[in-house]
Amino acid sequence: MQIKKVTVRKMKMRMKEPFATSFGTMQDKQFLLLEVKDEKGNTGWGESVAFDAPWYTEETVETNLHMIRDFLIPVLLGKEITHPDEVGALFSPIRKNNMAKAAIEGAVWDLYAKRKGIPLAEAIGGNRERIEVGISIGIQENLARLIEKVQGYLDEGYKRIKVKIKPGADIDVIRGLREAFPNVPLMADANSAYSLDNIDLLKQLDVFDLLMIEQPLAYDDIFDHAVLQKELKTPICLDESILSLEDVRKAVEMGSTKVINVKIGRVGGLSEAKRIHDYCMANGIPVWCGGMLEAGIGRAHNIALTTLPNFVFPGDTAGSSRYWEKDIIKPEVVVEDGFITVPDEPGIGYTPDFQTIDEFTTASYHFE
Ligand code: OSB
Ligand code: MG
Repeated sequence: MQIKKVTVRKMKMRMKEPFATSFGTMQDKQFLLLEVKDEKGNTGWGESVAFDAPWYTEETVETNLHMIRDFLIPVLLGKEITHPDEVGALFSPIRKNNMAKAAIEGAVWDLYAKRKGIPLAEAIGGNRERIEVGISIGIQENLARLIEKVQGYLDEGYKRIKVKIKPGADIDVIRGLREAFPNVPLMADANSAYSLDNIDLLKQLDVFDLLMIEQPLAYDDIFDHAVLQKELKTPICLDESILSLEDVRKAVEMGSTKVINVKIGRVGGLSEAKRIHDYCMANGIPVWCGGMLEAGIGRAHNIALTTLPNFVFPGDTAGSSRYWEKDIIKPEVVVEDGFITVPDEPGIGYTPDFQTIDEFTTASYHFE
């Protein structure tokens, strides 16, 4: 197949409520939506998960647009491709910019699966009919509010609760939650808010029987996490530090992590995400699918990825209604009893809703 045309839409969608992490608070979600077209007029869709500010990783909506327009599309347009795995190879001379790469590669994966007439999940080798989901809850004003939120999501059926922590809102928050919910699968995500100076504080988390603590130390660290893991009973799960299979291999060999949060955008695409999955499975490291507050297209890709067998923990892939008044796909992603039913239509299995997409588009660019 050949990519003959790419449409890039700049989107802005307001989330139902602000999402607060140790690095900042987001409510207006800006992102890029990509549509690729082949020589026969088939289309595939991808979503860039870069935010509008470089607080999580260094990529932003604008840097992604620059990379996609000036480097990635020129490499891809008109090239003969037989399998989406080849896209990563075409992009490999371009350093990092993983979220930009993943957005295009994801669109090519959707297109590839549609051309074959099979669901994206099947195209990557997944075979679950439904996936288990958890929820990630931002930092709240106070413990009472957080407990109320957690109760609400448990009532909706979510199977694992993740809460954000930061210095000054950590041990007391987790203690309070554990007292309120003694048996709930619970974990904490620090988004790189601590350093080895905080070892004594982090060790206090060990009594709360957390599934894991996500990315306690620096966003680009692997070494200090190994030092910390030796002191902690709670398993460490790396998020920000993992940009590739090579990063995973080093982190696992060094003992820096016992679980991996896989985000397609952060690792540069579905092909690399699958390689990470396969390596972790072979090495006894469970993985789960992280989230980036995606709209429907990105969410659909996450659902397909989660059908692989070593996705052991429920992911952050909540339903559309957790974030959006109206999502950009039909049907929307629905969570029932803590499960999402994996669509069996070809490709991502959800249809882009052009009316809603147009409503949230702030600019669009065409390349052919
Ligand atoms: O660290 O996983 C994270 C949201 C924005 C940036 C980073 C993270 C998150 C989440 C929410 O935890 C995931 C989601 O619900 O999509
Ligand atoms: Mg995280």
